[in-house]
Amino acid sequence: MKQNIETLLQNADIPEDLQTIANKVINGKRISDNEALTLYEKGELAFLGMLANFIREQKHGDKTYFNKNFHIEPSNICIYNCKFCSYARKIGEEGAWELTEEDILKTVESYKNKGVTEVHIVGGVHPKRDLHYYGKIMQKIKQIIPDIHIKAFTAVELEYMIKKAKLSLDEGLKKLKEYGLDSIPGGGAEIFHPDIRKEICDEKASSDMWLNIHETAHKNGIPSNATILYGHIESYRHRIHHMSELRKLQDKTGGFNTFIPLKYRKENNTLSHIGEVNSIEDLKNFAVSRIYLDNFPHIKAYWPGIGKNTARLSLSFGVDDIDGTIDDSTKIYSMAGAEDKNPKMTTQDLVNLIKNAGRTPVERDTLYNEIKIY
Ligand code: V47
Ligand code: SF4
Repeated sequence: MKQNIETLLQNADIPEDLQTIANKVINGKRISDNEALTLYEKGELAFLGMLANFIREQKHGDKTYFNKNFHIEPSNICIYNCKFCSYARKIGEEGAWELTEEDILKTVESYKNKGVTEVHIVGGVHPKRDLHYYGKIMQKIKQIIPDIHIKAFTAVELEYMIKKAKLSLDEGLKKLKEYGLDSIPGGGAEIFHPDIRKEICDEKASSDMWLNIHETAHKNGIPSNATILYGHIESYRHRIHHMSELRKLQDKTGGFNTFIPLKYRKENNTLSHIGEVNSIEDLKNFAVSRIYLDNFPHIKAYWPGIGKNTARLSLSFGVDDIDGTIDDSTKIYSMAGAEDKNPKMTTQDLVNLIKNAGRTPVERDTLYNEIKIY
């Protein structure tokens, strides 16, 4: 594979700076922030895809992961007002929902003996719900399905509920682990650069807080994911700064499983006027992420956010995971204008999508233990 790509590079008319970066990549060397910028600014899609795919195949061959999961969104009531968010409502506002504990547990009951391995719980930052409220719900979820993996609460939700319980981050995360929290999803990261964070979500947990929560979680044996929200007012430099913070933290802790680039979707939010980036930009961004984040085991294309077609194409641009069956249990993206209004895929749909891209479908659990190869 290395020889093939070297021959291709020699024969193609590729500028010297890109050749240098390609040589680094194929020899397993880390690229710098400036080199990432060169890739974003000068790298053609086919070139970026070739390098990202080289890394993806070195790490995972043709394997493409998915899982059987469902989401619970306890409430979309949120004290914050992020400009890109189409989902949050205030108490009493039209479109606001609050599930009761009974509603939540009834949903969990309905997944008993269905083969799901993960429940992903996230929502707005509700002013009245605290760590112990959610902790007790997690305990009850595990009484219903004891071996389910609970991936729950963005760092933004965690900051609020831990502060409300008057605990330190360390104490709060330890307590949540005792209650049944197994891992933390990647949301709330958005863009770490202060110039952009100030513009799009200045009220909620700061970038340092986000990083601190994930670091503290990793130290307590709670793995996590990381996201970036791209395609709005940020520049390539901001994306690289974001990934650089994540790469540094991953060097320190090794606690991240997967990086999930989330494309900004424009319907029903305050940033709508700026529009959306196109699929070429999506694929480019997946590829540069795969090349830059050499210490992240996985890159995920979250299909309800990006659509099934781009998710399939992304499998040739560094992505090795497309998340799960979902079962129409999340509203974040349908409310923001994503392609699938009722996101739901059967195992067979996921297997077909992956096979149509010429890859090998592998059902995984949240921590990437393989459950079944199709
Ligand atoms: O932090 C909100 C994003 C995130 C919009 O860890 C939007 O496996 C685009 O983090 N356009 C929450 N994005 C979702 C999330 C996630 C999703 C899937 C898997 C995992 C994982 C994590 O959704 C928020 C924000 O970045 N978001 N509004 C929007 N209009
Ligand atoms: Fe609240 Fe999250 Fe929406 Fe921000 S993105 S307003 S924190 S629900």
